[in-house]
Amino acid sequence: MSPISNRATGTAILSTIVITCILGSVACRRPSPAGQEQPAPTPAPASLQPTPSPSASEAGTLWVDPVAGMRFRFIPSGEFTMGSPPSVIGRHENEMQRQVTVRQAFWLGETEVTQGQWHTIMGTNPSHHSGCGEDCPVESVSWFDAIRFANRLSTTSGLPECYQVEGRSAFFSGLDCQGYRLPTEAEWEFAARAGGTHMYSGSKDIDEIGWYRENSGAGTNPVGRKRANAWELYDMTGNVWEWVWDWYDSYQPEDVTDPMGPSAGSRRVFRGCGWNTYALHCRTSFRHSFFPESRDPTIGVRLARSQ
Ligand SMILES: [Ca+2]
Repeated sequence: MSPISNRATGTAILSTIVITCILGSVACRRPSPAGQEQPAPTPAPASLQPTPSPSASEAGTLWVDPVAGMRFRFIPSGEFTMGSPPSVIGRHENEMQRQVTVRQAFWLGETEVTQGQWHTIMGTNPSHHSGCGEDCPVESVSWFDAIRFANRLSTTSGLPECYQVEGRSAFFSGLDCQGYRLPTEAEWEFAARAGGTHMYSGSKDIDEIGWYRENSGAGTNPVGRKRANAWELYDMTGNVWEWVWDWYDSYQPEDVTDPMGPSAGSRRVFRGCGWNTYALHCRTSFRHSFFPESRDPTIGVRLARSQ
């Protein structure tokens, strides 16, 4: 199948969902009941209390943000092969392999941002599957919603905002930013692979590590219930897709260091597959994209922070 037809198929699935969402707009954009406070996130055990300036050297080390209780895992610097070889069944041409160097270690959310964490920071819960509960991933958030969430958590934490938003334009201050941000597409795949070569993030058996079309029950599930990958990251495969920073385009064939995607485009990349995705599209190297203003009940977010 050509990448165009695959993308068309994926877009068609998303379009169906979006249309459904639009028709049922009340459910899609259901606000939190007025005056109803959701419980604060469960505090981390005393031994896991956060430090003001996280530092670590071992992959998978835990750090907990003190504002939303979001758990982060340390992702070391390193090199990896991004993409997949032509021999992989269902592989798309846009997964062309290249060597990528990730020079700067970073922290990545142990799970997708939950509905409870989103409510703590933004005061709303936009999720279509709000009935799933506060431990379920927030979804129906646009790429712009996601970077505004990152900025809000940064300012609430006394950290610099990593994004400047002007109308429909967004500017990223770069990987040296000390605030919260989206991972780049390369950082996301590097962390999903966690030094391994499995088809999915942490296993060749998708049922061990992810919620997808065949086991999700047609909706999101609480985060962290499947097995983590080798760097203690949950649900990198499945549950909800995750926005990353990059504009979508074909990869450049050259080996690259700290790639951040094209400088412009029309669609932003999201990764990792969602609760209604076929296993073939849940492979760690699979890429998808959508308009940055668009929202979908299958797309959420996972935050990163530079070391
Ligand atoms: Ca996910």
